[in-house]
Amino acid sequence: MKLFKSLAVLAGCASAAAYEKCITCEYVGVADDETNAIADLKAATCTNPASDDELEDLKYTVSGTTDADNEKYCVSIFYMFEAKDIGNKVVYGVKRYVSDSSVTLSRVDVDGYEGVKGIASSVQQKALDNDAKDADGNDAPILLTNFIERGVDGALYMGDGREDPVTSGDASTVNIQTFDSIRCLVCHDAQEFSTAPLQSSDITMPCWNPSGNVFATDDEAARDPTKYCSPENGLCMTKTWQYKTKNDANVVTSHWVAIERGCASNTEKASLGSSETDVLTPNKRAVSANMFVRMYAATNTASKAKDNAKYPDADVSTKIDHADVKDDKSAIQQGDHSTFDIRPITAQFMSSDGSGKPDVPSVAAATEELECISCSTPIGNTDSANDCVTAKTTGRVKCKTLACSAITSSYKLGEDATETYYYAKRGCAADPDDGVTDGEQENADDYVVPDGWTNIKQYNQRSTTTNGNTGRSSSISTAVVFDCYSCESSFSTTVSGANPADPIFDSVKEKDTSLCWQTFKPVADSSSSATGTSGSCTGKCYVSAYKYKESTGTSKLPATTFNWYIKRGCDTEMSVINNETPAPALYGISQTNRVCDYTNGTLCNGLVEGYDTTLEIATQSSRLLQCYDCETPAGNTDPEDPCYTVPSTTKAVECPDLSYTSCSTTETAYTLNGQSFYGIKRACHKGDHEDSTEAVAGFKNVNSETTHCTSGSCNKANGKTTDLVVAVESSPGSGTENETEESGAAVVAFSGLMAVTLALFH
Ligand SMILES: *[C@@H]1O[C@H](CO)[C@@H](O)[C@H](O)[C@H]1NC(C)=O
Ligand SMILES: CC(=O)N[C@H]1CO[C@H](CO)[C@@H](O)[C@@H]1O
Repeated sequence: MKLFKSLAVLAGCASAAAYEKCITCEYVGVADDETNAIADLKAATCTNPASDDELEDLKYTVSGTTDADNEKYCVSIFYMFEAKDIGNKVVYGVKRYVSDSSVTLSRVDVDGYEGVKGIASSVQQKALDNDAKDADGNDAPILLTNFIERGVDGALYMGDGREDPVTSGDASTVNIQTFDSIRCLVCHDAQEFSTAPLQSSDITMPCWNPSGNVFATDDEAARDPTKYCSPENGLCMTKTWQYKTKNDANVVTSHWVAIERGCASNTEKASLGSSETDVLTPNKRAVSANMFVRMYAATNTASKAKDNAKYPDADVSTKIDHADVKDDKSAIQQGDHSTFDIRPITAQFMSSDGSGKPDVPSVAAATEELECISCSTPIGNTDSANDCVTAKTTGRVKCKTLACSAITSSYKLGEDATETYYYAKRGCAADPDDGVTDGEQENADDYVVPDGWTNIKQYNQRSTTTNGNTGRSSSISTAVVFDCYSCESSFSTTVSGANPADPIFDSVKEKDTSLCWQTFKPVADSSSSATGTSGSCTGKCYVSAYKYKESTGTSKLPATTFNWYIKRGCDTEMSVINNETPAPALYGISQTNRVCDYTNGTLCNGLVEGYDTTLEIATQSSRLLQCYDCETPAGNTDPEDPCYTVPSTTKAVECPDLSYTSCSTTETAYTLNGQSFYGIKRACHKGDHEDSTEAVAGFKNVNSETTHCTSGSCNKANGKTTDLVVAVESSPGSGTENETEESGAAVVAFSGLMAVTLALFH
């Protein structure tokens, strides 16, 4: 505001030239459809603010008063894309900034997204003939590049990044860019310090700077709403705050910094922070504290959402100063489409090195540590009058997290059990922001549930009042044994004809003799058949399965064999995870693995996915591995031998069947008495494919090296012709016992090639 006024005064004196102004601002929005997004981009988005706006310093870069500061370029980037997971709504944005050099009209990658394109262009600031003013008499004109819509004013392309700008021919019909999702990282953390951290990078909790590898970005994580969320309004949110605690003697005992990241809810207000009116209280702790609430554009992939979330850092020179924001504009309802919304595309107040001050509001006076009841029941407690169960204990603890917690559970192990177990644990809530709500939790935490059981409920209580953690479970659960289906089934069916359709499960089900593809619950009546089960499982239940087809007929009588494989069981090692792995000993076929635990209930591995048996697993097409298959003649001395140095015209051959999963190359090259020997064997290989080295019999220092590779035609590399080892023969009789034995074993393992070669030499 100040800056504007002084400019106007200077211009009034006519002592310096006035220039058109550029705006620096960003805006991201979400429209119901493409038409509305176009309308929004054409309308006043990051354009002409009213003169009484208090956000000028946030939104403008104003030309200086000397010629050197002027004639810069006002740049804009417009973009738009459809995001499927928010009901095909359209995310659109505009970014305006000032550049020293011209930006030519072109299609560019938009920062902060993965593969989202925009259109960039620029116009140069010009000196004004006379000191132009707006209606209020104190503003020079603002220079803008506008959104280009095909079909309007002769434009042939759409200026939203879906295509390159075109200036001749017919108007394009290219569709809007489309992405599956928009994403924000979800996490929260609080970290304790002895004194307030001075630099953002001093704070090491993962959610503060998520760029490490703590947060997975794979497909499964990306779809998990507890890890990444999808905001319908297009905005991610970061909340930060801090507090300190003191003891009875009024001495400060700890300092805490807390953060929460996620999607901005529609009722959330961005708080630019400096104002006293921005008090938002973290209500899960017995404290009142200011919070900063920052918002920025959600991006189109999980990994980018993680990348965009950096150290909250208020003090970096490139950040837009937010200190001038006045009270009446300091908390802005997001979702309001007024010109003055702050909906930045770039994550604000964050840096990748965290060298600035932590971006947290200043801390209020220290808060007294909260006293909570502290106790836990002994293992296997069956006494309902235990003083931790009844909360009558005199145990107390002072909590710096400013929240008390109670976890209680009562259960019987099975219908017929006579004894009831009573579990209770009371103390500080280690993480008051973990989302645990008061009341019954359907499946108790693992430290409450005895191994091999399920169906036990837990009662949670959080309290911010002194010794308020007195809650107690009101019901007794009847636990059931945590059992897994345990079975294996592998069968094939051959269908004649070219390209037959996949057989449905019903047509092959009599081959599923172990009832493993389709599971049948154990029944009391032992005469009906049921799928086998593991009995009480102290790990997770898993299911691993694949289906593939191979052509088995001839060209005259084409046929396709469909193969089905499934295995279910209890994994006590916890080594199976939800993923896809190569099917053991089958080239190019992948196996789907799924696990579930006691929280899913007994026999939870009855399905692979939530579909019927026919559709659970897709049939994969198979293709045989191709390898070079040849061997140099015994005692070969020709480096150009067509197996040692494979000519480019030679073709690899198909391996006999899918059990060949790698191509091998075994190379034995050395020089003996000035003569070089070049031995190689290339082949299809089944089984383990670790690379290996074997000593060659008859020599002290010659090895044959076997390497494996797993892609088609991969074992083609030329044998080596330089730096060959100069062989030292082991004279018969002088070798020690152990050398002789090792060498003998090597010859057997080495397919006879060198045995033959050596026989010729000696
Ligand atoms: C097991 O429970 C988890 C968490 O509720 C859920 O995501 C998963 O799909 C369940 N798995 C099965 C096999 O039901
Ligand atoms: C007892 C003896 O001579 N052992 C030999 C066995 O082989 C190793 C490696 O080849 C030699 O280092 C030992 O000297």
